[in-house]
Amino acid sequence: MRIDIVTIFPDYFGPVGADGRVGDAGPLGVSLIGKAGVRGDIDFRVHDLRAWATDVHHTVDDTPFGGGPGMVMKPDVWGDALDSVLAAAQATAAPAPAAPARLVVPTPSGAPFTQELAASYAAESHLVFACGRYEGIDSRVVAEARTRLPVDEVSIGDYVLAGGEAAVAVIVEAVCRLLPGVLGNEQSHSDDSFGGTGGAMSGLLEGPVYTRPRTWRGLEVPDVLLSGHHKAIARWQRDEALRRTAAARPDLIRRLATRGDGLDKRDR
Ligand code: 6GU
Repeated sequence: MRIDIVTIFPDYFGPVGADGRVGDAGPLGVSLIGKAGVRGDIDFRVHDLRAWATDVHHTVDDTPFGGGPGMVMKPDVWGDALDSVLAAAQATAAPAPAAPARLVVPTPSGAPFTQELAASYAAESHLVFACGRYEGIDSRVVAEARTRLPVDEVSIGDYVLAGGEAAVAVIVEAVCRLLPGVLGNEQSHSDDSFGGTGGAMSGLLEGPVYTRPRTWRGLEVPDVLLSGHHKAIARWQRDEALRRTAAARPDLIRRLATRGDGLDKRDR
């Protein structure tokens, strides 16, 4: 998979070489994602938006039409940056026909980024992230991009970040751990909170987990987990997941209740 990130803060993602490749530090260089990069499963490229600015001050923003606070990122700079990044990826992929890229624009005004969307991104061969700052990117950039490639405007939650960079780090981590071989233990996905797709935990938050020692500061590991009774353990884990989900996310329980296969008799 190829992942291009365009930002005015390339350093946010770690040390970036002249070719846009990231070094072995920062959110793309460490842990599972870093190893996937080293193995070549993911080809990360980070680009400084200011490289496409055309004036001596490398201006990327301007005052908003209609007035209001803050600054808006310029469409001409973004248009040239995206053209160039998309063309470079096509050239790298030759002679094989490069699969079309999917453009992801993180914004608090976007649709919610979900585990389902993460899974669909994990099936793509090329993602391009456009990090906005200030009051956002001139709306014509997304409108024009939509005429050429699939574009998603996504939000990672109901709060406002100063820019898209932290959201990209979040999205890339959620996507990369789903790539074959990145997590190692494929079973881990179906037991994740939200349950991946299908499986006993589908749509639920993950329940509590325990390891040795059996007694710690007077607290015991629940007996059922030591029973060796696999059906009883699975039932207990589902009950705990239901309890935790009902407490923290009643909206998820309502969604399961209206889904044909969501809740069974023993869940009530
Ligand atoms: Cl994706 N971007 C920004 N700037 N703020 C956010 C967000 C994204 N998601 C929630 N808040």
